Amino acid sequence: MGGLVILFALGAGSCSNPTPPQDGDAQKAGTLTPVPPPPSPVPVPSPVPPMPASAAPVEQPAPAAPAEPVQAPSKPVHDANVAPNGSFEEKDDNGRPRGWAISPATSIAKDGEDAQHGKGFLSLTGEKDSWTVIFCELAGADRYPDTPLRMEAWGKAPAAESMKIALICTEDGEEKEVSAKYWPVSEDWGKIEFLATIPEASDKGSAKLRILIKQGAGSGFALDNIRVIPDFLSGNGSLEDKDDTGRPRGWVVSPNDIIVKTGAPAYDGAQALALKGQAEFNGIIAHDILISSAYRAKTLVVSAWARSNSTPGLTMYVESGETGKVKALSSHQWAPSAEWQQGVIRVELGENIDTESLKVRFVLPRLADEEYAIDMVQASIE
Ligand SMILES: [Ca+2]
Ligand SMILES: [Ca+2]
Repeated sequence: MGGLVILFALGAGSCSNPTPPQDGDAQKAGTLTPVPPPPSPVPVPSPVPPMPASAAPVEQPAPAAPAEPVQAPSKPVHDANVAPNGSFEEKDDNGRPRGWAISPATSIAKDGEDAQHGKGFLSLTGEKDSWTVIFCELAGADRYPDTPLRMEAWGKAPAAESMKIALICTEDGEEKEVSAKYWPVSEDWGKIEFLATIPEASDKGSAKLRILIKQGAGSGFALDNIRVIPDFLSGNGSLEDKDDTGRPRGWVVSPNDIIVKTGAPAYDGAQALALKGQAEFNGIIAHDILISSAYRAKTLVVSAWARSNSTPGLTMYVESGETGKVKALSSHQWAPSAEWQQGVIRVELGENIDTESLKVRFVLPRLADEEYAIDMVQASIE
């Protein structure tokens, strides 16, 4: 990663189909600056280039098992997402999503039953052959200057011609597209994800997420569950990415047979890690926290959602140290519950901390036949 990639590969001036911005009601949304005119010469590849395998959705989500919305949590939920209101659950009095600006000439439908995540989503209809521009400011993204941000979004658009999601930053007052991805347009919810790093030369606080959609004939399009999160867990914090044997990539899970392959509902996305206790061994689930020494003297926050119906319950640790000399910096133990509950650990990273050896580790107590699930593990900086 690294270098500033500015490729608004603007087809050398093929300004064919600009939709001029119209002043008016679209600027009601939030406190964002006005929507810029749709970038006129955005190329519409034909056909839309396929996503590389590495960025393709791991598995089509089963329509019957959407992320199960959790009952209202009794305490504030920690979320590393720096995209505000990324699940579109909060709307203003006019039914517009808080924190998002949407170009004029776009009508917004009410929430429906088929959100990808939670209850709300953004359902839009634009005019045929026009571009719709949607963006939000990523105010918290400056905390991660040297860390890739994982941009994730779910969308469906049976009639759109092209959809694109981009990280935009301003440098010396000029907006630049840092990184972008075209969307495989589909009738069902599909996920797009890619990594992007904010260039060092960017103006502070200028990062934005922008989505461009070219309308075709017919119905509109929908967006939900948009997340921009630091990639401290190599992208698999939600445990969506599994190998052929059902083991989550990037995670240590030991012993092997504590993994249960069930269709249990996930907390986030389409997959969770379902586990079963064993009478002989504690179960260990661990992942390195991939942060640099630049984060010394900051507060690291690690959170996870889990269901743990046993006593003693599942415990999460943040640890540092080489193998054999590991030291637990802090921990959280889940109380018995059949519902998803979030555990949060905050660790002050001292000036001398060995950031290379930081880990998050879960320990299943030695109990036969008890079942557990873990999902949406996140690491962020406060
Ligand atoms: Ca939602
Ligand atoms: Ca998941």
